[in-house]
This record gives sequence, C-alpha cells and structure tokens, in this order.
Amino acid sequence: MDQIELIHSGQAQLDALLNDVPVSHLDPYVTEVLSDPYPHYAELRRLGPVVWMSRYGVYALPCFREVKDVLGDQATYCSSAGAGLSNFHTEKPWRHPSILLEVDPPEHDRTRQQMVRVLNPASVRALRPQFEAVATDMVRRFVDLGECDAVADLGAAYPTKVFGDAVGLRPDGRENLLPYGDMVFNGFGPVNDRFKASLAEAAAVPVWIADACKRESLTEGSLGRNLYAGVDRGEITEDEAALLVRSLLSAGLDTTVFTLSNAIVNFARHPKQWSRLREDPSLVRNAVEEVLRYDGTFHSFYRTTTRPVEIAGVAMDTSQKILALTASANRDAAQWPDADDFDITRRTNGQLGFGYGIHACVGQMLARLELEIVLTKLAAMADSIELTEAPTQHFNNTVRGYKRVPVRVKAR
Ligand code: OVM
Repeated sequence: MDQIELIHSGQAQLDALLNDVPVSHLDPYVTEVLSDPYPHYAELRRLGPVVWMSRYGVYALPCFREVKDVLGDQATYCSSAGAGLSNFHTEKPWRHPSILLEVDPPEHDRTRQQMVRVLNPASVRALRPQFEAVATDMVRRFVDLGECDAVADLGAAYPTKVFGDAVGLRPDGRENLLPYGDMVFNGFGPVNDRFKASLAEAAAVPVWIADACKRESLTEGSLGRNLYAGVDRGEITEDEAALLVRSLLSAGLDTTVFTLSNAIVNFARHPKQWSRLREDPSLVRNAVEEVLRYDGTFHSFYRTTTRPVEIAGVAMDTSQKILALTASANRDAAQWPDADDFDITRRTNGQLGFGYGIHACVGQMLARLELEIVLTKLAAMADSIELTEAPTQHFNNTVRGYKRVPVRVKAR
C-alpha cells in the first residue's frame, strides 16, 4: 500500500491496517482472475477468514464458516443496501431493486411467500413430464450431431425452451434473456468496463423484459401468470407481480445455462467421473450438487452491516460492505476433504452454490430438475464427451460459465 492510497483510504481501511487485518490488493473482477479464480480464492483463505480488499474497500469472507454465519444472520448483515458492491443507501441502483433479493424482512417475507405460492415442490413436480419430453428430443439430437457446441446445441437451448415455457413467455424474443441476465449479474460487481459494456450493447433488452413481465404477456397457467393471482387476491400490487416475474427472468435462466455448460466442461475434463455417472445414474442428483460445489455458477454476493460487528475477531463498523465468497467457501478444505477434487460420489450436503439463509435460491428445485433431467438423458445416450477445442468462457462479474464449448460426443 502506498502513501497516496493510505491518505485516501478512509476509516475502514485505517482500522484494518491498525488492527493487523490481512490485506489483499486483488481485483476479483478482472479477466485474469475470473478465468481461474480458484488459486486466488485459496490465497485469500490462506490470508485468513476476513480479508480487507483494498481495491474496493470491503471485507471478503473466503472461508465456509464465516460465509454461512453471515448469510444466516440477515438482521446483522442486510440485503436492503443491495446484494452487490454498490450501497443502495448512498448510491442510485442501476434498476429498480429486486423486491425479493434486495430487501429485508418483513418486506422480504411477504414477497418470498408470493413466490413460493407459485414456485414450490408441487408446482415443480408438475413440470417434470414436459421437461423430460423436451430433454429426450434435444439430447437425442445433440448426441446425433456428434461434433457440436454444447452451449448452443444444448446448454443454452434447453433452459431457454423449458424455463421460458414454464414462466409463460412467448416463443419470440427469448434471445433477450441471456443479455439481461448478463447485465443483472455484472451489476452485482463494480461499475467496470464489463458492466458498462453489457448495458451499452443491449439498450433495448430491459424494455423487452419489462414488457414480458406484464400480465397479458404471460401464458395462462404459467409460473409468471400465476404470480398475478396474488394481485387478484389483493395481496400484492400489479407492479409487484411484474417485479417478481422480473426476478424469475433475472435469476432463472443464465444461471441454469451456465451450470449446464460448467457440468459438461467438468465431465469432459474428468472422464472417470462421467463413467461413474453412466454406470450408476442414481448419482445424478449428487453430481449436480458437486458441479455446483466444485465449479458453480454464482460466485459471490455482498451483505451490509446494520451495526458494529466482529467477525472472526475483526471489528467492523455499520454500513460496511462484506463480500461473501460462496464459491471459495465451497473449496474450503476445512469443510470439504480434498476440496479441489471433482468427485460426484462425495458428500455434498451444505454446498453454498444456491446461497444460504432466507435469500437462498427460491428456484433451486426447478434448477435441479432441469440439470438432473439433462444429465440423466445425456448419461443414458452418450458414452463420452470430449472437448475438441478449449471452451470459450463467458466473463461476468458474478457468474461463471461458457459461451462456447466445442465437443465430440460418442453415442452409446
Ligand atoms: C432478482 C435476482 C436477480 C439475480 C439474482 C438473484 C441470486 C435474484 O432480481 O430477484 O438471486
């Protein structure tokens, strides 16, 4: 740290220095780090459970225990100041805040309840036959192609079809969904060139999204349309229903697209694990969890302190942004034996890829259903999946995935 940085650092940075808190100058959002974040996470964990990130003026939590503790205590670590780096109490959010993710109880509980009324074990179970039928056709076609792009031909195509239908979207215009997710997930990081580019490249996208969220745009009986039943019962407003549909579209598509791409890349790189899955398809549920633990999609989010607190002996002030590195916690050797091994037979209970606590992914059963079905069909139809070229990563401030995964698939 140089003199100038010290002078401009502010009270929190001085506190960190005076209290001997480990300091990292890492920028987690640069391409070089995003291309392989795991050695950087290991270095942060080596520094300690609480690390001052000088570049952004936040404390990072790279270890399992502290991440879980913070996500489990929404009274002390709030979401209403935003789940990203930006503090909504002092900065203007780039879009209307999510009324699900970026709120605290009691507001949160009211909107979460509305979401759970339409997205629950029974409604997810009801989607299975349709999801299976689409997967049977799509995976068959994918395997028959032999050499293809596992993103365009399966990883993106499948969720765009089944999730789009489940939410109730019209078939046209769905190409707006991934660019929108890109904005949303870049928006949890800094206002860097990556975030600005995703906003600038697609100015019409939020307009399409806003229209797609309207009652009359959604098909009868769909998850999205069913959210409007809450309006008819007088429990939420029409605008709130639209914002809840927006939450489905924000968080629900690119996450499953990227997780499918990550699953295929990791199985291609670990052929023994693919053989194990083919030999014992009952491993599929645990395999999905292991993909999310080992190389998951959502890597981090923030909380903000509501009072002065101490984490692992480090004192911090009110209104302090804290970076919860869930993807690093998922590689913490104190929690996971041989944490850096991809092993679909390991005990995966408690992996944090869907978050933890009151904001844990509300669509996680739907996501698991998509992933489970596709991997099951693929394991039944494909003997092997090989990368024919290095996959092309999709860089985003918060989510990890690929935009192109050239593969050769051998049919069974
Ligand atoms: C939302 C939202 C958007 C992105 C992610 C998320 C991880 C929620 O708009 O509610 O949860």
